Amino acid sequence: VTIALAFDVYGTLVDPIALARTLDRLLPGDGLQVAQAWRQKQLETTFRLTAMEQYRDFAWVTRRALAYALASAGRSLDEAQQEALIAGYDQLPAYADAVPALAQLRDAGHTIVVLSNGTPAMLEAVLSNSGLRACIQDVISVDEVQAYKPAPRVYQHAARRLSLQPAALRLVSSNPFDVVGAQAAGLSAAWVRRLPHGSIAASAAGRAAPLPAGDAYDTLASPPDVVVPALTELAPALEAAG
Ligand code: 2OP
Repeated sequence: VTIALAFDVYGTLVDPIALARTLDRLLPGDGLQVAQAWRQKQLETTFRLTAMEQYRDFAWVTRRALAYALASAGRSLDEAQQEALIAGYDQLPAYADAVPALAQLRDAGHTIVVLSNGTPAMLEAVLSNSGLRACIQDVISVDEVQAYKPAPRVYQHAARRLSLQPAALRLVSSNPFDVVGAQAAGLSAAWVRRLPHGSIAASAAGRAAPLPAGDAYDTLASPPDVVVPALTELAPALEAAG
């Protein structure tokens, strides 16, 4: 069966923790820790802004979160270095499975869009630079509703934009909060069980891969009907789910 798939971007298609490599050159030994704290604070900020019913775009959030991550690690970088790291967001690499999986799903006739917290400019840049853009029919940014995931209006907006009933759109994300949020808003979902800050990020920072934290999904809701260890498993899993 052919269905519409809305892919999350950061953490699902491209790896924000890849910036640990750049950070480690600037802050030897602290790169991975700062990259993880940056990402964590970035997400926390999106949740808090939306709870506060305020909106600042993802470029703003990303910049502020980096400043916080540096301060909390007791490190500092000058403005040019911070701007270079922010610019690195446009050059984040695709996970190894992303391009082959999207090409495979596109060839199988699925409608492929992205639904992301990123601004339209950030998304166009990172998707083009990572080679993913050609597989994607539409780029949907939360900027269009000025609220972040997991606000239900974000997910409902994506379905409306595609003229679909919410259940006919399946969000694909590695972020459990995103999967839970999409399902709470009435969408279908698939969870890509990437190891948090997995081997790519760890080797980028020149360290041994951390042990998997286990199979923990989330405790707010049950996992969706489709759970895959890699994006390349998605096409057969969707076929099996019917
Ligand atoms: C995204 O929306 C959640 O950051 C993730 O792309």
